[in-house]
Amino acid sequence: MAEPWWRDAVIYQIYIRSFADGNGDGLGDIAGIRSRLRHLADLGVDALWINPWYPSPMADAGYDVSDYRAVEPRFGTLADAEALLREAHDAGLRVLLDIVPNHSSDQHPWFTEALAAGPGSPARERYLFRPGRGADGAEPPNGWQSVFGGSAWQRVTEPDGSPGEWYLHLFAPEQPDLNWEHPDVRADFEKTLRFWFDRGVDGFRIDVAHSLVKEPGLPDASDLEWPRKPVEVDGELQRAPWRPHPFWDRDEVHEVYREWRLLADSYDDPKVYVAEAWVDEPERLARYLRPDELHTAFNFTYLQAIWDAGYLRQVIGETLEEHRAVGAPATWVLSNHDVARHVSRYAREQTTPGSSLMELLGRPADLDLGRRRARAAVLLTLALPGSAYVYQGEELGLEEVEDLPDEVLADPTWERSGHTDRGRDGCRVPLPWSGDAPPYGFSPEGSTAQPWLPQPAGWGPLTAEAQSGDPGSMLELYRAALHRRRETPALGDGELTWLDLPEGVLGFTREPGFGCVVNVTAEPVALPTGYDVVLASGPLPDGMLPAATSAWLARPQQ
Ligand code: TEU
Repeated sequence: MAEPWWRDAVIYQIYIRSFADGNGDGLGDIAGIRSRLRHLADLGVDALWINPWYPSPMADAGYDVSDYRAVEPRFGTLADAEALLREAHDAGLRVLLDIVPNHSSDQHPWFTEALAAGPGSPARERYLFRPGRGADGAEPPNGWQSVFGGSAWQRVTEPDGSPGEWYLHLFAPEQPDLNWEHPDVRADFEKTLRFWFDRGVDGFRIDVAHSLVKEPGLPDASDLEWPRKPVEVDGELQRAPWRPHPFWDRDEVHEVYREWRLLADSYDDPKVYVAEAWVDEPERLARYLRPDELHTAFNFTYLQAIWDAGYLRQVIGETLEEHRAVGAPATWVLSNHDVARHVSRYAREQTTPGSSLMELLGRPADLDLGRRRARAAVLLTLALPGSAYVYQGEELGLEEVEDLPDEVLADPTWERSGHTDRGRDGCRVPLPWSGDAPPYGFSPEGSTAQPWLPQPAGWGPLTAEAQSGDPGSMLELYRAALHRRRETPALGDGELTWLDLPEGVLGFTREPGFGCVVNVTAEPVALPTGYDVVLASGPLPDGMLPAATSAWLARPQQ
């Protein structure tokens, strides 16, 4: 029997607001995606993951959903969505949507109903309402903090005008957490999954998959840190030992995914899931991937890894070992819509793992070095066993836009942090498709609307049009690598064998006859002998592998 498609798929992430604008309002939409399907098919990816396209007040860019079974009018209609699904499938592309089960929008009818129905009502049971502490209940029920800054609790005004209960929101106040102990919540999400599966959607990315279930009684905890900081053991930094947390990665969440898996498997062409679970410990992450749970999970340890051969090898090795234990394929991901673009991360000397813009700002950046490392990194990523993700724009070598004016910042993090954390907008700037000046073909010719975030003046050479056909461009490197990956039986799912190479050089072979070598040092090194180079991330003068360069190798047939 053929391997299931998802075990080695390369999945392209479409951040819909910023991919392509089909109707000329400056915001990306479904018509824009349809107009660019050729780009995606030519690139050589197998599937698309589209960020939330449901009706939303956009307090958190669509991760605040007010109706899970419809399409946001600014993105199009349900008919547009169905047309896209058909066209993508005709082009050989699978489509994953993004489901947001931890919280709804505060404009969701359930939440409006809960506010109106008042304390003690059945409608409030679907969320996590609690009385406050202290005199008059003026203090939040516990000390939990929101991911976006500040308390994770918001007080409501009761229908009679009095100051009332508080509700939990692990993210923005406009994103009240749902109560996953409630049967209505479980039933409604199954209905949503079925709704989209029945329309041909091939699977879902599950937003904050590790959060749904909270510790009964919502206890205050002294240790809410997440991810937990490494601890020093005998002078070396080690991962902190696992301890239960009141809301992240609780064991009870797995029951939900066992139900979801049964639903996915009930289709003739079974549907698939990918978990967004920021769970640091490989063994804990692997629990989501047991055979009766989710198919795959993003590998954020790899995404956050520093440019260091020893560290990369350790992360890759641990990942493969833990995934092997549960029979799931690993995934490899360098960037997404929540982290600083990897070109800009690699442009800095990084000593501790991490991925946020705030960690980078102020450190000297060498973007040419960042791009060279990014080129080397994608050949590594696509050669590793399992499936891989490409975040829109990385195939163009886009950098993080670090100097967006304060007044355009739209990520709730900016406001919630009291203007100390600039948030995630810098990786969400609309894509440059063609031309020399903004909007670089993002909106249709003749439209006067500005893209929802301003694009840098210097992106002319980075447009898809400018890079197409230029053999030295990032785009052509992605195309070449993705097409060769498809034709190379050794790539995709499977195993690797590490090569014994000098310190700072990472290399492995995969059978039959494939090798990958990455020079993570600052000096050129000799290429391993006995192989032909089939693809390299940069020029290889005198048979050497320069610094920040990688190569794909083939053992000549005997
Ligand atoms: O993100 C979950 C999450 O916890 C992080 O990605 C977090 O947003 C990041 O570390 C910045 O602090 C998911 C979505 O990917 C993200 O875009 C949403 O904002 C979030 O859930 C809430 O739905």
